Amino acid sequence: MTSDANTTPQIDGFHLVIEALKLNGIDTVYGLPGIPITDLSRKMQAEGVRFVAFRHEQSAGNAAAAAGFLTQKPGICLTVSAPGFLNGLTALANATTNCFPMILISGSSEREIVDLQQGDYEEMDQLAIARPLCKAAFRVLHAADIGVGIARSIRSAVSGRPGGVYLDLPAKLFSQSIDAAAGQRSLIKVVDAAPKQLPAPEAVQRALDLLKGARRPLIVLGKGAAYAQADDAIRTLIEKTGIPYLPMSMAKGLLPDTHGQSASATRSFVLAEADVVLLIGARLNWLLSHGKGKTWGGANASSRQFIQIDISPTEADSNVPIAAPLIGDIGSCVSALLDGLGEHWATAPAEWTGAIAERKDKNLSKMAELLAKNPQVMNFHSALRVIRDVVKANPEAIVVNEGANTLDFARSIVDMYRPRKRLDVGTWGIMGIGMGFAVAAAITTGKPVIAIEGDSAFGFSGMEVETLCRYDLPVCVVVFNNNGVYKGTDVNPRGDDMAPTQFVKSARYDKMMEAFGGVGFNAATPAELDAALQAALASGRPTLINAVIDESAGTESGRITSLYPQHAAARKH
Ligand code: ADP
Ligand code: TZD
Repeated sequence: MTSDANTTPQIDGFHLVIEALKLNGIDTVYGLPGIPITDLSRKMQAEGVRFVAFRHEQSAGNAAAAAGFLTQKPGICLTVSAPGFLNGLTALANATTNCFPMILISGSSEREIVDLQQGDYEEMDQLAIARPLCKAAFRVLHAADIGVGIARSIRSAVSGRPGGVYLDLPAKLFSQSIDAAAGQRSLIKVVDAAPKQLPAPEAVQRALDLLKGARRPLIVLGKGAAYAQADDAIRTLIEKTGIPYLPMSMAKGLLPDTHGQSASATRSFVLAEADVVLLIGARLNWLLSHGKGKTWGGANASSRQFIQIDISPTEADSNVPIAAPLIGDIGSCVSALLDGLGEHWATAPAEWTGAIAERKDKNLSKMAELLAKNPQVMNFHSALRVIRDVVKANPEAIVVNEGANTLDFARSIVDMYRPRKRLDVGTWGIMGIGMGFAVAAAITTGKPVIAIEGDSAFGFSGMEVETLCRYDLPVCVVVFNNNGVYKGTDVNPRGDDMAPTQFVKSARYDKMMEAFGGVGFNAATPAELDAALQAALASGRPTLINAVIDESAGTESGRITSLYPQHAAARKH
């Protein structure tokens, strides 16, 4: 705010943006400075908003997305124009795909020059490019509209199905000044940004009727259920009905993975056999084989009935018919179901739960045998056994996970015990979220983070180890180093270049962390990995463990090899 003897107090665009964010409880911004937002980032710091600066905008955007998922407040990513904006855009699109609330705010060039394509510095029509990739996109041209622009962005990000919002702030806006009192009045504190949405009573009754008649009921928990923070109600529903449940990867820990009713260890059996499936915040997309086909029992599939709890009314029937859509927020819908269960609800038939328990025991003991092996060179199982035990002893730790084999094996081996403790590649199976998610997890929760990273996956955001060191975050990165994408044994049939999936052999990723003052370990055995993890958790220092994994251990694309076009699927590995 500025004033002198001759003028009334003024407030400029910079400060209106900052005040509007603060008024709405936003105290942290993830970004990367440059024209025209360097001063905005400085002034944010000066006004007490934490500015977490990254080495690449994609990581800043991923951090904002993870912060949104963990806190239900939109995570904010701030970038420069054209290239910075585009670097952040992947994260914005990914957040939207995953239903995470975030706002990408980018500075932009002069409208007059951009629209006539006269060649401004970093010229680009950012609003038009962002619009199809996010939930909503806005531009503010007048300082007096900053309050409205930010209020609309917040509401769009968190209400209904959460998602990404783009907010375009042209450079000229920041230096516009308006009367300070009018400026303050123009700011909006958003009331009830994500209003509850109560399900209709008849929709609740329809769902209860269907559930009551089920002989082999199943509940599927998706990341929407984790996001909703209705943990107690969900747990009560599962325990009161006795219905077995399957958590999708980011819903792991909503109930402890060791819970008696978890059917994770016998996933294919329950998906194929269940007659009524209650989906809670999970879409029937590719991750659930679109609700049909072999995974869902082939011929059986057509007789199965679905109840779907979702906040988006258009989600139902997107792949298969939904017999009982229950539209509303998960907290309200689950509470309504609980109210409707009454005193004498019969729990899931023992024949069904018994069959599940039997298969589960068998599969768990097979897995235990596999995990107990100590091969000469560490493989995914022997390394993940160590991480599984460390997470069990430190259930407050947040696990970030990306890669192919590293992802698939970690998801099934590392049990989670508390809600919203697992962040991963999500709906797209995207690589590159690792360090951004890890930074946001550490900053928003103050808890230790263990990032379980394939060596390829880590490379997408690896430079952010400097960010981890700069902010001295309690993040332990474990790089599963098998010398390549999926594995390190591919060969080039011709010529001297390495195969496209190969990396430099025996690389020492731990040295990257040491370069910036963090702690590095090289771990070639489970005992070394355990010691390094214990040290990392005890110190709370940024740490990178280079876990040496058998380079022949992985399979191509982990568990989704079947998605390859025919030629590749037929290849021998
Ligand atoms: P997963 O990948 O874990 O199966 P998805 O991302 O496919 O989960 O599904 C999440 C679903 O949750 C989305 O359809 C989204 O609309 C829904 N959702 C998100 N938040 C809420 C909420 N608070 N209440 C109801 N539904 C929600
Ligand atoms: N680029 C992006 C942005 N996302 C992707 N998912 C891919 C490329 C393709 N891809 C995967 O789906 S997994 C993966 C890539 C490149 C890396 C697998 O290798 P890794 O893990 O070293 O990270 P494993 O454990 O060795 O399989």
